[in-house]
Amino acid sequence: MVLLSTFIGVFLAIATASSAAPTGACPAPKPSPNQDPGYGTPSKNQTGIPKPKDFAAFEEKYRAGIRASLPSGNCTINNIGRRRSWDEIDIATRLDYIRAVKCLAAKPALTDKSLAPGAVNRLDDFTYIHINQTNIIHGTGYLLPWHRIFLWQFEEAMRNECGYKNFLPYWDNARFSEDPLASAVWSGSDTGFGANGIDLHLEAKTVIFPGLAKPFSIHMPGGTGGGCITNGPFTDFTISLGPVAKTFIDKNNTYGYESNPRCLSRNFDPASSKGVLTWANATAIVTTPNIAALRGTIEGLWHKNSHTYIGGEGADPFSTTNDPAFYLLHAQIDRLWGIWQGQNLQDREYAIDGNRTFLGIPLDYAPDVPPSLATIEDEMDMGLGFKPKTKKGMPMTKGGLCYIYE
Ligand SMILES: [Cu+2]
Repeated sequence: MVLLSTFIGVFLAIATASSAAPTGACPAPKPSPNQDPGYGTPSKNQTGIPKPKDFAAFEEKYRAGIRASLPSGNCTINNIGRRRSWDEIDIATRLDYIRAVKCLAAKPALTDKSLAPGAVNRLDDFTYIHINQTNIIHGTGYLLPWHRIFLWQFEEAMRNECGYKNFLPYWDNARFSEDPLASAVWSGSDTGFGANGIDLHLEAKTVIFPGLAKPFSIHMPGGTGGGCITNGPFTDFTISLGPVAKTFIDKNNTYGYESNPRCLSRNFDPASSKGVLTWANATAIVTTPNIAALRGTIEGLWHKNSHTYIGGEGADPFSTTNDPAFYLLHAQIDRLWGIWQGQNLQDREYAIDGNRTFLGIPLDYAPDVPPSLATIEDEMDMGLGFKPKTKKGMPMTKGGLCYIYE
C-alpha cells in the first residue's frame, strides 16, 4: 500500500490576495490604479497580512496580459467577469452569493438517477461529476483545466439559474495564513460560510482512495473539530452524496452515490495553514519555473493544504464539493495558476504536465483509460454530457470563458 503523508494535491487553488496598487506591469503603459479601468484597484476592505509588493507586481503583469487579450470573441472589457476576494466584496454581494447557493440546493438534480441515486439537487450534480472524475482530475495533467471549467460552470449556474448578479469570489488564504479565522469566509455570521465543526477530539487517520489498481491512502490529521458546523447560513444544510475516502472501501456504496443525508462537517487543522499557506509560498507558486514543478507547488502544497485545513467534508478528495466553501478555495487555486500563466503567456497558456490517471496508477473500473501523458487535445468529462477538449479550460478569455481575478 502506498501511504503518502502528503497528499498530492487534489484541487486547483489559486491563492492571491486582494489587489494592492499594482506596479511593474509588463508591456503596456505603467498602470496606475486611477488609470486602470477598474481592474486591480485597491479595495477599501483589505484585512489580514498585506500583500507583498513582489506578489502585487506578478499579479499586475497577469492582469495586463488579460487586458491585452481583449476583446476576444464575445469577451470584452465591458462584460468580463471580475472575481474578487470574499473578504473584499460587500455584504450585499456576500448575502446574494449565499442565497444563490441555497437556490441551487433547492433545485432538482439533473444527473441521471441510475448514475447517482443519492443526487438530490443541482449542487449534487457538481459533486457527482467531481466524485466520478476524481481519479482522473487530480494528480494528473487535467487538474487545473478541469477545475477551471468546473468553476466556470458553477458560476454560470449561480448566475443563470439563480439570478446571482456577481462573479465567483475566492478565498484569499495567504492573507490569513497565520489566523485563518480572521477571514470573513469563516465568519459564523450570516455573511460567511460558518466556522469549525463541533470538536469531536478525533484521532489522525488514514483514508483509502477507491478505484485505483494499486491501493492508495492519504493521511488526515485529527484536527480541531470534525462534527457539524454550528453557525452561519449552512447549519441547516443537508448533504447527500459521499463520503468516499474512508478508512475502508465501502463495498455497498464505494463512490458515495447512494443517499446519505447528513450535516455539513468541518475539522479545521491550523497546522495546514500556519507557515504553509503564506504569501511567501503563494509567491513561490507564481514564480515556479515550469509546469512540471508547478504541479508540486500548486497541487502538492497549496491545494492539498487548503483542503486539509478545512477538513471534514471539504477534505474528502472525492466529495469535497459538498462544502460550499470548495468553490472559493478552488477559485484561489485557479487565480494562482492564472498569475503563473500570466508571467509568460506565450509559453504557459497551454502548458500541461502529468498523466491521465491519478499519479499514473491505472483505474480498476476503467482500464481503458490510459495512464499515459495527458495532452491539451484530450476530452475532459464535465458532466451532463459536456466534454470539452482540455485546451478549452486553459485561457481565461477565450472559448467561452471570460473572467479576470481582481
Ligand atoms: Cu477537485
